[in-house]
Amino acid sequence: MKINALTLREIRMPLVHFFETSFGRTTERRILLITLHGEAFNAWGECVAGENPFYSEESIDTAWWVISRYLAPAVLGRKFCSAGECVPLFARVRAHRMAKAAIENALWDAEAREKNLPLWKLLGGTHREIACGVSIGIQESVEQLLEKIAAELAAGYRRIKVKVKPGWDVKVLDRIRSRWPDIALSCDANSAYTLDDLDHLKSFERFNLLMIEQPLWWDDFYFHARLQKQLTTAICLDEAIHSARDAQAAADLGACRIINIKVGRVGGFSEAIAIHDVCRAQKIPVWCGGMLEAGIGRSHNIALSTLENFTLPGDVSASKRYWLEDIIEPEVEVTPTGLIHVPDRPGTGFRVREDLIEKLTVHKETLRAASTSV
Ligand code: OSB
Ligand code: MG
Repeated sequence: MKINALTLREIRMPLVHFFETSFGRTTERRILLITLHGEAFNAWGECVAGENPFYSEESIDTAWWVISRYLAPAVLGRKFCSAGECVPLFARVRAHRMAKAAIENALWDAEAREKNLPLWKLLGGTHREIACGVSIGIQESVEQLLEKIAAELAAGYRRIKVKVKPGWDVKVLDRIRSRWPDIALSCDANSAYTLDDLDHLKSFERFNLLMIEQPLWWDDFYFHARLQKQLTTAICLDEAIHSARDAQAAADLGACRIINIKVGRVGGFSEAIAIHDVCRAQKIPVWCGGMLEAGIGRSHNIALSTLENFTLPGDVSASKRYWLEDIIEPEVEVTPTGLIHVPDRPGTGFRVREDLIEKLTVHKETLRAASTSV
């Protein structure tokens, strides 16, 4: 696979319903897509960086800069036998993992198609269907949240995760549990609490949650270990885990009992697989998180979720929960029993709708092999 050119583009996609977390509300996504142009292929990657550096330090604008200035020049004009070969080429650039993942993941898709294999097989996956949960944001009222949960349960989703923050937590969880005492329920704080909230967090125990996701600081797992010792509910780390080393350290410290793997957050499929393997050895179950992805990112999440230790329902759900029209065909659909059937076609198994993407594009830039130097 020789990369002759790379296109960066920004598309705008309004969400069907706003999504609110402890760090803010999103109504429209600005999504960075990249295309790798080869002799015989066009491969697509989606950068999951948000509009603002509020979930992590990256944003669409930092990703655009680091890809065009450093990462694209590292791959342009090169020939790859396997996608993982780009990892050492990017190592000189510290962090910027979502930017790196956009390119690496596109390369994996290209490799899979070149080998005429489904991406999930190339990644080493085994599951042929994946179990789906939903992540439901903070709403205008508890009644609205309860209505949403009722609709998602009726649609078949197997786990409900609600966003929490101080002032939108115990009262809300109490209302949910009174109505549904037995559903698989978890919450995600996106770092909204500190250890001063220990007693408050302990009061969540009575809701019998599957897990509490990233309750403390976004970059911490040391103090999460202290918290986990005080809780019987499992802590799940999201923001804090960037690498297999982080996963090993979190396991050694007892900072969590579950890990949410997001392929963008950790820098691409190679590191996601390495984290998966560490967690399997440590008997830490994992699940696949979401970042309000459009279809390309969503199709990559589906492939990743087929790995053996993805044993808990993830946040990968149907396209129509987010978009009026998704950028892939077919759109991602979930069965009435809350499963996604993993396609058996080569690559991601989904066709990228280039004409629709062109219409949604507000800005694009193509970098070519000959004209690059750094
Ligand atoms: O913490 O998992 C998170 C969305 C944006 C940023 C962070 C998170 C989320 C979600 C949504 O929870 C998951 C999804 O439905 O894509
Ligand atoms: Mg999270």
